[in-house]
Amino acid sequence: MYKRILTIQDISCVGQCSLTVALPILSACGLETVILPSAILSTHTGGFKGCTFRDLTDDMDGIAEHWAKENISFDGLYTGYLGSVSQIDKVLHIADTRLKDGAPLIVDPAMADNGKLYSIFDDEFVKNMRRLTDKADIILPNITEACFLTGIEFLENYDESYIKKLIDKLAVNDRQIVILTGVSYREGKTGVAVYQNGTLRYYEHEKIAKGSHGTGDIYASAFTGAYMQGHTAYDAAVIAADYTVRCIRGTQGDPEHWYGVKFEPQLKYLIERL
Ligand code: PXL
Repeated sequence: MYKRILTIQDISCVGQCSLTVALPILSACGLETVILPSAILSTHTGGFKGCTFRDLTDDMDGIAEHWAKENISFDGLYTGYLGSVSQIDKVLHIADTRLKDGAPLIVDPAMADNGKLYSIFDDEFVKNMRRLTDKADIILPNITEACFLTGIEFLENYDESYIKKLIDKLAVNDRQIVILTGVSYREGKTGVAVYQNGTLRYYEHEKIAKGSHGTGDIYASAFTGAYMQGHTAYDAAVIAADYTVRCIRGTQGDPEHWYGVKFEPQLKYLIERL
């Protein structure tokens, strides 16, 4: 079936993250991809200096109202980086009004990494992101985001009981699927913990030393594409992990490409895995 998905996040013109990653990946996965840009930045905020920023919050209601008039609705909604509490409120309204019956809301609460909240966010934003994750059918936090969303202390070293505790506090009910990324139990390896129908499964893969910008967006986009094409959450999580690892590996050793990862040459691999 030909499905139409909406994705809401910013456009960072340069930097291979958010919409410049989500649109091509979702399209490559065979989905009609509708975008709602929440802001336009000249680059992402992870290393370039002095980027421009235009907030598009005030355009979001008008766009959604026009879609309502045209009876445009969606088979799924995937949200990434959002810039303010007001944008979260608008996303919640769009999810309530423009999703078809049973269509999933997939939320990547992109707001933190390596134990730290990104500098533009505060406790108020975290509290409101929790409102959004509570409404979602599927959430894809990394461990840092899971800690902020639950109030559980961030640990560098942990065992499975810590991961279970995070997931217990994150999942609002048995229907919600939690994809917890960056779960590492041993040196050189990382992986993803997938909670669905009360069952926790773990997929371990290679850890490539350097943390790379935009990989969370690449992962969430590939997961969403595979899931919307009918793969189970676990299988979609595995496909997205294998794809993301290939993208990072294909970027390693190129110091000029510090700002993102080369996800485009691996799209053929992703399509083949679908
Ligand atoms: O990849 C997440 C992201 C998206 N958009 C903007 C960002 C970041 C991460 O820092 O700065 C503008």
